[in-house]
Amino acid sequence: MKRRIERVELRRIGLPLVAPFRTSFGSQTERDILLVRVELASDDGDLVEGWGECTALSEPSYSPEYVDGAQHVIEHHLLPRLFAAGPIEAADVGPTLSHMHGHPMAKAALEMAVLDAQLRANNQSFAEFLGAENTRIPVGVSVGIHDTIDDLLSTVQGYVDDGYVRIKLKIEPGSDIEHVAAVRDLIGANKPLQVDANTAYRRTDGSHLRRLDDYDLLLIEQPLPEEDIIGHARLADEVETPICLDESLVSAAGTADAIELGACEIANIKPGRVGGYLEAVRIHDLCVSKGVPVWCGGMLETGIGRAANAGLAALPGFTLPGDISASTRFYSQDIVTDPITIDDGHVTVPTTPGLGFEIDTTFLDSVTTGTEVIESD
Ligand code: OSB
Ligand code: MG
Repeated sequence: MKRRIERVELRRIGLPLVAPFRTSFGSQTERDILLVRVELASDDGDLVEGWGECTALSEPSYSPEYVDGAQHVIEHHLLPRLFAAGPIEAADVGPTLSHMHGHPMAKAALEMAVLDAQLRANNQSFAEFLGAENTRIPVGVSVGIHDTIDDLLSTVQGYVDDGYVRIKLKIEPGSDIEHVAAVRDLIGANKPLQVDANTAYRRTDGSHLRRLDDYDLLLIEQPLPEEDIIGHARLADEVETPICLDESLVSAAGTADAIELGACEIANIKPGRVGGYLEAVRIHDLCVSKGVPVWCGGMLETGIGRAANAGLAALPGFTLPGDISASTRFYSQDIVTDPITIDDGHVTVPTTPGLGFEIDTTFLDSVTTGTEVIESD
């Protein structure tokens, strides 16, 4: 059954990180997050609520989107079109907004809220909706760049003790080979290890990056700028370690091209980056058909996005551990009553109706920095 969007709440929250998180594009100490709460009404007047989380960061440092811009485009360009569309379901959100170029994270947050509401109304879990049968999924952790190798090793040891089944190290020129060598030495030959450069290298760095082949890495994530598909294809020929794309993949069509060109040996799927969970599923299906392994990336999500990512990663093509760490890896307290925890390196796939979380309204209110309400007329 399709439902009208009656009312939308755009809520901004501020959450401090338990420790600074440094990548090649900058250091973060807190998250300023946009949440979307929708109220959908059926023809008989029944109301159901749903929540979405926008993955845009405060600045356009990872992708062109940023949280103030996402809120602006939602209010002024996306919501008016969704209100005008009348009764819809999650699958209608993308097509309704397709004339608006870009802004995948803003679009994804809206689709996500509608999907959560629709699943709650249908008393269905996200994994059930997807037909995903895995009930527990192995997960890894993303480790920021550290100034000293000693500090890095003590952080990594903590995560190994927490049980994460694979470690991902953020790297950049000057903090790469030695850091990887020291961590490989610490964790031993059998623990899965991978690196993420967030576009910090150039085409001419092939012989340098080839040195990473000595450390038996699962993959090198996004070494080159996002537009440089041919550069990644050449690097894939030069380096033995598989090349994985993150920032470069913004749609199923673009992913198909990158695979065909030999630039994408493994895919990091982030629902926000590709415009929503439904496009994420299409990319998963494409990669399965092409024999390309996929894994679920993260954007320092709260319990809302973390629960949904765990549902997505229960699909069978997600054969590599995702960046779906416990909520406590980033936040001392989460805005949901049932935050993601890890048990023996695994996360339990949520089975409750909706995307799989309940909001802790008291805590949510205490970290809310602003609320904007938009009603359909
Ligand atoms: O490149 O995967 C990335 C966080 C913010 C922006 C980009 C990235 C990341 C991470 C953290 O690596 C993943 C997580 O949420 O655990
Ligand atoms: Mg990445």
